[in-house]
Amino acid sequence: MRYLTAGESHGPKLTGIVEGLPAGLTISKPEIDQALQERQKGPGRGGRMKIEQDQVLITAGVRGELTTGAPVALEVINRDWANWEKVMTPEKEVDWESKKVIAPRPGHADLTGSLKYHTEIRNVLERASARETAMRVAVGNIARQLLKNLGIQIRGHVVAVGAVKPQWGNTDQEWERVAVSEWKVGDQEGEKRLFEQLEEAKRSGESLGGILEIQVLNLPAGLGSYVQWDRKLDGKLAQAVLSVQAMKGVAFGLGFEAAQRFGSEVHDPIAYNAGEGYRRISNNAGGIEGGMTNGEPVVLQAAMKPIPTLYHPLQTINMETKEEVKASIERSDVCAVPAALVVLENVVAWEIAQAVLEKFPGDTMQELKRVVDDYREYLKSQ
Ligand code: EPS
Repeated sequence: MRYLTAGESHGPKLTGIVEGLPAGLTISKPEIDQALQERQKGPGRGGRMKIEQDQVLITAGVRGELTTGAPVALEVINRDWANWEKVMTPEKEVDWESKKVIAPRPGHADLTGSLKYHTEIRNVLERASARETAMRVAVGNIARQLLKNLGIQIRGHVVAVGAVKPQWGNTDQEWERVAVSEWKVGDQEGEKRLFEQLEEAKRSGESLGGILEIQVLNLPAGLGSYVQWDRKLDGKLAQAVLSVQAMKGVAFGLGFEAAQRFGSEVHDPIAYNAGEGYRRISNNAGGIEGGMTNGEPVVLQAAMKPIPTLYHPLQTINMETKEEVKASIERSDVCAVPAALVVLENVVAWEIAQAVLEKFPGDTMQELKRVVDDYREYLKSQ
């Protein structure tokens, strides 16, 4: 399975092409749209999200809600295009000047992208923008729907934003709160502190990052492989997570903390129940050993840096005069951590679905379901 996205933040639309989906997968457009709308939300979002009403348009590969096995083509319209047509048109008569950016923002792709492609910053930021994640949510959500058919569930919560870390014990009650929480946290008191911190950041022209956690439940052991470096599932998940705008770190299970403990305090003892097969007594590995799922939930955390556009900007250089100036201010979000959680859930779904389709033959959903069920039975009987 593979996919590509295209599209600029203020171009006419975002485009995605997905190839390799089994035939006969039911694709619910309302489910994709719901994920797209979730991605737009969150207390720290900026002005752009008031303009957009993201919805997917499926233009190929699906009939009567069912995939045909042909490539699936997707579009998400940029409503803001109406305000940018003269600046972003592919036609010859384009307005190069009015939205020209000459003061690159530290932390963004602006400066290096402009040097690398010998182009003005506008061209760089248009594609580097996290607007592109709308299409990745749409694509990933199809994978998520495929996984749901196989009983595999993905969920996520926000662990921390800036310096505030709400309480978390991974209880059912907390997960219920996450589902209705604007910050996607499980603790009401912590949520209050997040709102206070956001107001303070807004007042002082700051932006905020955070830590996000994704869990994948009901996975069979044996997705991914230890036999070759580029088949290790943790490596693939890490690449996918770090490819999301603003992600700076990824960790599985205990993550960096494992490095500070003795081996006996890290590794998960193995147990056996007749009729259920092998299991682990703990899950410090985060569900992956030797580049393979071990049957426990995959648990990963990602660190998101604060968004680079600052309303009290840092020093930079005017690329035309080479003078020291303040970085340019593009309309932006103060905090997009809850939105990024939606992106990560769907990006992780893609990688897991990919690993499922690498292990199991799947020209059709029927075939895929049968082989996955057989394999789950095999694991239980060992
Ligand atoms: C985004 C749309 C963008 C930004 C944001 C993410 O829209 P605009 O540039 O018109 O405001 O709000 O992107 C960034 C913060 C960034 O640095 O790239 C979106 O749809 O998520």
